[in-house]
Formats: sequence, structure tokens, C-alpha cells
Amino acid sequence: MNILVKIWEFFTTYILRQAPFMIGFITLIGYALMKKKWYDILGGTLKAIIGMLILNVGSGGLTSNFRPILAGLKDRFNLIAAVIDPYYGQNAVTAGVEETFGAGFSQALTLLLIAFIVNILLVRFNKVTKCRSLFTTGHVQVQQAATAYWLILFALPSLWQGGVKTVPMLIVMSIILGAYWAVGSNLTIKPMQELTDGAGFAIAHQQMFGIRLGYILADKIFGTNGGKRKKEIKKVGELEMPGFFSIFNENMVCTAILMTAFFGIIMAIIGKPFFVEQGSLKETDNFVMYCLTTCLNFAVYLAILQLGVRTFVTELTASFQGIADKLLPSSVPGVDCAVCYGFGDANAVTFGFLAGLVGQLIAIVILIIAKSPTLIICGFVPVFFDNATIGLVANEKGGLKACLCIPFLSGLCQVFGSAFIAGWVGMAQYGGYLGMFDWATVWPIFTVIMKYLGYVGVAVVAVILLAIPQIEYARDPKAYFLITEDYEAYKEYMASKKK
Ligand code: ASC
Repeated sequence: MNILVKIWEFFTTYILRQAPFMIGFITLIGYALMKKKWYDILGGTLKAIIGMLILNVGSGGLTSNFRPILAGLKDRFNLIAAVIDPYYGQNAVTAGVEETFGAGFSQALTLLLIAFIVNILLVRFNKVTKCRSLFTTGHVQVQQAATAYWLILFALPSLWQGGVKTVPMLIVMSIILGAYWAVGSNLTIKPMQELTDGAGFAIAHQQMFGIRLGYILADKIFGTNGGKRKKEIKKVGELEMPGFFSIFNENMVCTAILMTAFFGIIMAIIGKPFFVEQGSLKETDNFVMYCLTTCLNFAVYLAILQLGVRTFVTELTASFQGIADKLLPSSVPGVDCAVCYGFGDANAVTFGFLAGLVGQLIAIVILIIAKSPTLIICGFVPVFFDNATIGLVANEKGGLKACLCIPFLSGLCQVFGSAFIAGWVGMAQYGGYLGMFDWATVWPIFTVIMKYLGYVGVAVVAVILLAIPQIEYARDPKAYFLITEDYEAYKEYMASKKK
């Protein structure tokens, strides 16, 4: 028995929570089910793990370079503000849960495992549930579990009178969170299949509703409205820039110039002493060259990230065919949002990010002017990873304008939504909130429903969530499964419907 528990713990700690090994594990199972030769299985698995590790170098480099800069704005202006960032958010939950509810958040691993099993079951029985994607991003699930833990305890005080009631809590969490994971990632399948021309993955991250919402708005406002409107869409990659501006067609150059312009200004405002104090710069170093190097590194990490994606995506999606054929019919793997940066127009990533940053900064100024009791400061992870992803999808459906306007709106929502929820539930006083798009929009709505309707509210949220894939399915049952099973046939089918 003991040994089983140990294996269990090893699996949850080192595989389920570590995306590279989780992706490797899935690739291994997939190829084994396809009865590939052992050395092909080994090669494929290694490529999947290494690719994901490379992606982590890229996304980790971006985060560790740019997070302190944005957080530095807080010190520069002496603001008492909550930073919206998944890691700050998690620390805030750890500190706050101990103090407020008198218990540590120690059930994360159990919860993760239960949720993973719930996810597998929902996909296994997708003839009924209509859920088609498997979550593989454990690090994100841990952050979300921590935040959901707080929101649910806040909404349902009866769950913690005289100590947190573990079993009922786990039941409520696994229903709400499990349904959010399954339904959210499922919502991204259509936008992702269209963006990647059928690469065969979904996004399992923190802006899944944002992706679908961005996709719908881009199409309705800036695009052809599902083919109903005749309109020529100019995507970012199709813009023909004259003269000097033609250098912006090259992704690295464009990213480098825009980043230097935007972040150069922000770094100049924060000033050299901050960076010296932080230890990232010596007093004798040249500040301008430091700013320039930091900004150019943005393009470097983005390039690394894209290399990682190219290394593992084909292995993962090819091997997943084995799982889809034998275990989980019509399903696709749900992966980190950064995976889609290897597709579509590379410049849309940068444009979406910067438009979201402008939105966030304007929203912060409005909070300050309005003397909001809760102030927010942007964190790099939400501003970049959410808005780059939403921008990429919006560009595909609605072109340049959509790629700028929709992430801009998303930036506003991230700050206003986070200020509301972090202030209301008391997380702001611990210095941080998760702040990613879905957690600044749909989760505050869930929390309001649960707070005012109690357990009935939990049922209402679960029913709303589970109804979403059913509605999408009912709109075109044939296309719904065809899009994951055979994308070429799906495209033909959709073209024949238009005639
Ligand atoms: C997150 C988070 C990260 C990044 C990463 C993006 O939400 O916690 O470390 O986004 O997953 O690739």
C-alpha cells in the first residue's frame, strides 16, 4: 500500500505538475498505444520533453526579465497596490488562507489528481458531455486551485466554520474547477484549429473564455461575421508597409523596436536607482545600454519560445492520435497558451501584448483618479500571455484592428475585474491576485453567483458551465466532432455548407 502511495505522490509532484514531463508522458503513452518501435517512442518522448523545456526557457526568461520592471512601477510611485500575477496571487493565497481561515492550502495535490480524473472521465464520455480536451498544464492548475479555494471559501462560509470542511470543499472544488477546466479548454478548440490549420491542440491555460470571446468579437465586429458580411480582412502579416516601415514586417526587428520604445520609456520612468537596488545593475554600468539589452532580450526569448513549440508540437499531436483512437475518442491535448505563438502572424503576439499593456495602464490611472480603495499594478504574466494569445486569435478573425482593440479591452477588464474581486474577497491586502483574463472576468461572476445563492449558486455555475459545450454541439453536431477528428474533412464540410 505504502509503495502505491509513493508512486501516486511521485506522479502528482513530478509529472502532473511539471508540464514537460506531463507532455512527455502523454507522448509516450500515445506512441505506445500506436505500437511504435521502442526507439521511436524514446525519440518522440525525448523530443516532446526537450521541446517543452525549451519553451519554458523562453517563457521563464520573459517572465523573470520583465516582471520586476512592471512591479517596479509600484515602488516608483509609492503605491499600495496588489500585483496581478499568478505567482504573487499564489503567495497571497498562502498567506491569507492561514490568517483568515486558519488552515493551510495543503490539498492542492489531491485536488489536482481528482480534477485530472474528472477531466479524463468528462472526455471519455464525450458522447454525452461533449468535452474534447485533456488539460496538461499542471503548474497553472495549481495556481488556479489556490485562487478558487479562496473564492469558494469566501462565497460559502459554511464550508469553514470551525475549520475547513475538507471533503465537502473538495467536492465543490472538483465540480466547479473540473468543469471550468474541461469546458474552458474545449472552448478554445475552434479558434486554435483555425489558427493552426488543424494542428490538433486546445489551450489549457488562464484565458480560455477570453480566447473564445476575443474570437467571437473579432469576427462579429471586425470580421465577416461568420461569412455573412463581405469584407476584406487585413491580417497583421499581410500589411504591406512602405519605406522605413517595411522593417516592421520582420518579426524580430518589429518586436525589438516596439519593445524598446515601450519598455524603454517605462524603465526610464522607474529610473536607474531601482535596478541598482534590485541588484540587476551596478552603479557604474551604463543605464541606456542596460535598458536596450533588456528590451532586445524580449525578441530573444520569444524566438526561443517558438523554437520550443516547433520541437514538440508535432510529436505531441501525432502521438495523441494513439490516445484519441484507443482511449479518449475525438479528443485533443490542452496545452500552455505559449504553444500557439508558433502559429499565425508572429507580430500579432507583440501587438496584442502592447495593446493590452496600454489598456492596463489606462485602467490603473482611472483607478488612481477615481480613488479606488483597491489599486492594481500590472504583472507581466497576465499582460503578456493573455493579451498576446487573445491578439493572435483576434488577428486571425478580424485583422490588425481586432488585434489591437480586443487585447486593449482585455487589458481594461483585467485591471477593473481584478480590482473588484481582489478588494471584495480581501485578497488585495495580501499583495497579489491571479489576475489572468478568466480570473478577472468569469470567476468574479461565479463568485457573485455563489455568494448570493450559496449551494444553489454552485449548482447554477456548474449547470451554466456544462451547458456551454452542449450549446456549441447543438449548433452543428457533425462539425463539432469532425473538427478534432479530421480537420481537412471539416474544412470541406464547412465549405460545402456555405454553397
Ligand atoms: C502562467 C504561468 C506561467 C506562464 C506560462 C506561459 O499563467 O503561471 O508561468 O503563464 O505558463 O508559458
